[in-house]
Amino acid sequence: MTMRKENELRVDMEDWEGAQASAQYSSFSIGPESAGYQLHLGSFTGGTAGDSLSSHNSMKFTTFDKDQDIWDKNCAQHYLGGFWYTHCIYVNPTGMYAHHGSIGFKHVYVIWHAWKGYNYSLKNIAMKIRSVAKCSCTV
Ligand SMILES: [Ca+2]
Repeated sequence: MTMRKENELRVDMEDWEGAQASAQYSSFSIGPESAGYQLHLGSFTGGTAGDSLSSHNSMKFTTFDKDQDIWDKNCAQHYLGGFWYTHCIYVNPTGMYAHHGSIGFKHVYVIWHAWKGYNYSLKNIAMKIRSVAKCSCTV
């Protein structure tokens, strides 16, 4: 889907106290399977959540059974998600979903580091893309 058009990305998130924050990026696309579903992210264009996703740019997608990160172990197995891990996380939207403080493991939560740090499990996070309108009009 993301290969056909140019898209921008907005990530919306919410904590357990009802506060909301977002982060926007100028473009977002994913490479083909043959390239490991590599993340191609444009520049951070604003948002009160701060920029944590740029650190994951150009990474391939790692899952439990497909280690494509740059850590010597498998980040997906260690951080209990699937993502464009580096070594390993600033963002972990597919991490363990639990009320903040309800589980004892650290760093395995749904994380957006620039907003809440490594030990805060977000209530909601959503990555939303939309096509960037490009006018090819002629007068
Ligand atoms: Ca690895």
